[in-house]
Amino acid sequence: MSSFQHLSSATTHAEDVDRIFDLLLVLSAATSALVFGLILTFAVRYRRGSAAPRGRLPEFVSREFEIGWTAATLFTFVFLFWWASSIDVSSQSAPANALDIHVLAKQWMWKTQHANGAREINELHVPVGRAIRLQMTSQDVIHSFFVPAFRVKQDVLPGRTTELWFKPTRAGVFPLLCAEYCGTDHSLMRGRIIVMPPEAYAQWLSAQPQGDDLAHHGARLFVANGCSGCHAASSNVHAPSLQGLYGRTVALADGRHVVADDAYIRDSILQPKRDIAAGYEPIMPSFAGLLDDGEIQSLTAYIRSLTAGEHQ
Ligand code: HEC
Ligand SMILES: [Cu+2]
Repeated sequence: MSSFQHLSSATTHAEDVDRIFDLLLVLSAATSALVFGLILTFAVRYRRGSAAPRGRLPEFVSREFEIGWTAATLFTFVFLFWWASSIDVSSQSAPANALDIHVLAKQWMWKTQHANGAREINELHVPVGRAIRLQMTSQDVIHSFFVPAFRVKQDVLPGRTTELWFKPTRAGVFPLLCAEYCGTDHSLMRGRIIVMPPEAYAQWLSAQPQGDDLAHHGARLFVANGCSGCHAASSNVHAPSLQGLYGRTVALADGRHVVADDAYIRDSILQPKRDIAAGYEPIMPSFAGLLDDGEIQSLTAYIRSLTAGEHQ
């Protein structure tokens, strides 16, 4: 088994998926065995010229028997559906204490960045036993973040943020692949997820060149691109304060209410005419074509940090 070590389950989600996979395998094998067994038995028992009685059902096939096994089958399928969808639903939303890591995909590499600013290329170090949430976006075409041992796969799209979360259960090195054909070197777009014991991870992280963390980079962009000219408290322009915006429900001019998440902030910057905040004029210019996806990620991280009260 050791050569498949990197494929055997390595997250809580993978354990769930494997459990249901095993059950489906056993059920399918049992059903196939039953069907083929009966085919064989009947072929022998009712072969041409055999004396076996024909033309009436055996005693035990009563009305109750038929209702019973139809209900049992129905129950089994409803149970399987419920189980599979509950795993699917829980895989959609990360626990609140998850560790956020940013992923930027481009032809043909994975760039990752930790909360403290440490950056990696085609590698991602994470601690074991901690929920990890990836905030992912692409700089060019559609890619897909696929870690077989984690049983997770999520498309990474240009112009949008997609999320993925997992909780590693054991240390090791696991292959990361791009699972969406993305051009000439698609097959080389590979990486490694390195799952380490928490102390080793902390040590690794503190040994990395600090770099500029996303929020600080975003704070500089916020000034350099003139956002602060309108959004700063001291500005004469009537524009909403972004303090505490992240995660809040925003009332829009057309009466809708939306939660200010990554996607909303991205849209606000790239397509400001789409969702106008209630009580404001649609004067914010679009920054589409002026800011790349990495810069949008940084600005979003900055706006998010305003919630935590780290700046201003
Ligand atoms: C010309 C002034 C102006 C500039 C420059 C500007 N904004 Fe805005 N912004 C506004 C106004 C006015 C609104 C509210 C109306 C709307 O939703 O479009 C707004 C809305 C927003 C919102 C949604 C806020 C909410 O409460 O829903 C975000 C996020 C935002 N801006 C971020 C930015 C960022 C980031 C930049 C720089 C890249 C920027 N803005 C540059 C004027 C500006
Ligand atoms: Cu790719």
